[in-house]
Amino acid sequence: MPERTLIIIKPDAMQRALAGKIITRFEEKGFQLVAAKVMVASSELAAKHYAVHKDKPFFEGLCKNFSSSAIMVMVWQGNNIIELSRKLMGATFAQDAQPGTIRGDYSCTKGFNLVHGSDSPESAKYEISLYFDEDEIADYNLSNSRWLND
Ligand code: IDP
Ligand code: MG
Repeated sequence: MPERTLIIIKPDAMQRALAGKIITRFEEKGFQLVAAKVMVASSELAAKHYAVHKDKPFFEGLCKNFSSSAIMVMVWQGNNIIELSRKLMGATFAQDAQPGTIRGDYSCTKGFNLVHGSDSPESAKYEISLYFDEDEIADYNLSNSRWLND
């Protein structure tokens, strides 16, 4: 089975109407979207999502921003997607991210960096389970698609 990761279009990107551009980056790379929903995260969910940062000074502000308005939560799949999607997103502080990356092209701030992506197979598994049941993930196989063979 191809590798899966959790990608979130964060509140700043949703408010700036950048969802389409961000999704396009993942599609153009060759990854497949297998689950998606728009929601507002509760502060409890934000705290679970960012639990690894619970002792950091920015934790409270991070959870507050994350749960402040709509996000788009997605599962994407593809070869080596966890590492490659982190490269597509760029450095954590958008002001340091290289041009050509999502953060580098669309943000000049530190923490308002538009997207979240899981950073390891373990965090991908945990994060996907926070938002989706297994039966909400559409595990389609492109080689079976009729439009390819019509
Ligand atoms: P990542 O999103 O690139 O994986 P993490 O280190 O996991 O980066 O941090 C989670 C999120 O917390 C970042 O995306 C960013 O929004 C925010 N953040 C990280 N470090 C800082 C900081 O020093 N100040 C403010 N916000 C931060
Ligand atoms: Mg992280």
